[in-house]
Amino acid sequence: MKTEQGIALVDRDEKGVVRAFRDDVLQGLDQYQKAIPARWLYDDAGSQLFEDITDLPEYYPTRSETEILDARGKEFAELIGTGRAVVEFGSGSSVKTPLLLRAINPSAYVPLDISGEFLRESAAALAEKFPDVDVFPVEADFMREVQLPDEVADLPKLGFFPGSTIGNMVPRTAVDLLRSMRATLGAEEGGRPLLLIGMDLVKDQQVLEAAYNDSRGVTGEFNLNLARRINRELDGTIPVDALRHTAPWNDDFARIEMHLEALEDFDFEVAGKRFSMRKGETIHTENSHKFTRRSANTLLLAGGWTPQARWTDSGDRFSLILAEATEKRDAP
Ligand code: AVJ
Repeated sequence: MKTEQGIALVDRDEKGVVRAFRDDVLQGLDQYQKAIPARWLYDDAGSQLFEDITDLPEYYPTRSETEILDARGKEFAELIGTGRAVVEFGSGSSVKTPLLLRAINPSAYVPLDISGEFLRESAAALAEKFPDVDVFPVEADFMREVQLPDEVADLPKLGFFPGSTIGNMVPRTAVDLLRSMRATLGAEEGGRPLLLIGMDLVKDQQVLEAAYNDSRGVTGEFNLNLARRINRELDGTIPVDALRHTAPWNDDFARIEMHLEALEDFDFEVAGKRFSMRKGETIHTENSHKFTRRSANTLLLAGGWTPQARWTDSGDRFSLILAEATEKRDAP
């Protein structure tokens, strides 16, 4: 077992403010439809609230994906093989990653995450559970190409991107991410890179909306935490009590949307800039795209990955897809 110090690659200003967060928030609040990229939901508090969401009775994705990982270990082992470096995009939760590592017995595990504290905690827990696997956590924004530690340079790679996090991105951004994953996972030293990716499926609207607007209000807290984070980290004065969580299904784009809706008119400041909201106006805070078998395959192909195998849970709610980096020239 070996754990490296995380390599810090997040760009902060003199006051410790994450520059990209401030820029995204200021730009997003200036738009006609206010919108903030979903990745900023996941500070330490937000990551903890998301963990709580995964235990909710209405939130099926985590249970469905875990069921697949638990049931299909033998098939993963056959198709993926042992001795790879598993590169996880977003650091592993306590349940899913061990199921994969146990099934395929890799040489190294490289969790990438923008949230340093969560990253180090989960990396340490994994390192303890898997004494034969070298663990190299990297604190980084995986939306861009990430320089992997030298120690894994010569190992064949398996990218692991569970949770349907790809569904948080609009297709254009999802394709950019899939392409930068290819770049991160590198050329073909020791075998073409593979990607094991979770993608949630289109299903009954009531089931989807309940999963994102639970009766206990945990998802609401998760959404409102973004406003609280802006107030904490960017000198914000958003009146959080004047916002409410909504999660409508957008059928045209096959996605659940999360919004923070103003319950009254108000003005506020963020990082010295003034903004206002009208009653009923919303800040769009997250998309969660849902896929069919074909739409999932099309997205992967557009990002440079050829689907090779697909599994769903017993309730047909969620899919896990194994894809291989597409060859440069693919006839016809
Ligand atoms: C982290 C992308 C899997 O879209 O289902 C859960 C985040 N947001 N409830 C999802 C989320 C509200 C989640 N993922």
